[in-house]
Order: sequence, then C-alpha cells, then structure tokens
Amino acid sequence: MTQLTLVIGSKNYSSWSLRPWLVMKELGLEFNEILIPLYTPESSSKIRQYSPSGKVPVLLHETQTVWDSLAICEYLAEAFPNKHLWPEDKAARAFARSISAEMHSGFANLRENMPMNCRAKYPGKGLAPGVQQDIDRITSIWQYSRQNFGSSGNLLLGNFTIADAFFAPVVLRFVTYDVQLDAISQDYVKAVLALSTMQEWLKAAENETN
Ligand SMILES: N[C@@H](CCC(=O)N[C@@H](CS)C(=O)NCC(=O)O)C(=O)O
Repeated sequence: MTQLTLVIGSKNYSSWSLRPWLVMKELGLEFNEILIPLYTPESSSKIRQYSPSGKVPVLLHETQTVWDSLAICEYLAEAFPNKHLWPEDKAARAFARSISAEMHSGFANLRENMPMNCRAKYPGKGLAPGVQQDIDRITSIWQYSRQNFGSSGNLLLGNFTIADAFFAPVVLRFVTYDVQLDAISQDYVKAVLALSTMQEWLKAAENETN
C-alpha cells in the first residue's frame, strides 16, 4: 500500500486519535504521523489544513482524505481484509460492530466527566450523575464479550479487533480515575495495557509538554 499519513491530536488527550493509531500499529503498518498539539491557539487552524470536519483524526492516503475514527477504521478494514480487523464469524462481527458503534455514539456522561488524560491520576473524581450508569454498561459489554466471543485470546473478541481500539481510550480513563471494576473487566484492562502499542502511546503521551 502506498504512503499513509495519520493526522492526530496530542496523545495525552486525544481519545479519538488513539483508535485508528492503535489499529494501524497493530496492523504493523509504516505510516507518517502528523501530531497537532490540542488546546493551543493554533490547534484549530492547523487541524483545518487537513480535516474537512475541523477534527482529528484524519487519514490521508493517495488522493483520499478519510476523517472520523470510525470511517478511518472501516477504511483500514477494507484495505486489509486478510488482517481481520473485524471478526471473521458473522455473529461475532455483528456484535463487534454493534459495541463499537455504541461506543462511538454514546456514553456522553463518561466522556464529559472523565476526559482522557493519560498522564493524570484522579482517583474517585468524575463520578457525576449518569457516569456510573455508563461505566456499568461498558463493563457489562466487556463481560458479555469476554464470556461469549473472547475464547481465542484475552481481548474482547479474542484477538485484537477494531472493537478493542474503540474501547482503548475507556481503559485509559478507568486507570486515570481509578474506576472500581469486576474481575473480568480488570483482566481486560490489564490485557489492553499489556499491548506494546498501548505502551508506546503512553510513553509518548508522558513526554508531551502541553
Ligand atoms: N467523531 C469524531 C470526533 C473527533 C474529535 O472530537 N476530535 C477532537 C480531538 S480528540 C478534536 O479534533 N478537537 C479539536 C477541536 O474541536 O477543535 C471521530 O470519531 O473522529
């Protein structure tokens, strides 16, 4: 495949950027990374140089511009069909797409009150009304995934899929806010954190200055 460029925001804060970045790293792809620091006076104009929506992440490939984390991951799944970024089994694939879409469009209380901040530790903070409900729904998704679809590995659908990329920012939020979890969810958090790609992201976030 010809040269790919992924435009992302600060690794410490950009939960949406983490998703396609993780997928591309797990695919073992070589790609250019353009990182635009978020929350600076120039962030918005810099992002608009690449992104029609004014948001990151954005994937640039040949003459194609693809924006929005879900569209980018779908583009990658189509470009690399042999990598099975969605599960091969039809029922598992439908389930993986459903939970990824639910993550993509929902959980507003969690997003608002527990923003991603990889470097920070805020134990017990952020439990505003509605947040525990979001946490409970997420952990019930994780439990169901692990118990019904996860036997081939230690991730949601067993091996790494786009669904894990979609929940990876939540894993980091749960660590930052020290969210209390059941045993299955704790194991899932450990499995995601054990990915060398996640460690690479966290190390880079640690070294950012904004
Ligand atoms: N639904 C979009 C959301 C992207 C998004 O909100 N990105 C944030 C950074 S994490 C952004 O670009 N913020 C910059 C701004 O709003 O000026 C996606 O999935 O990619």
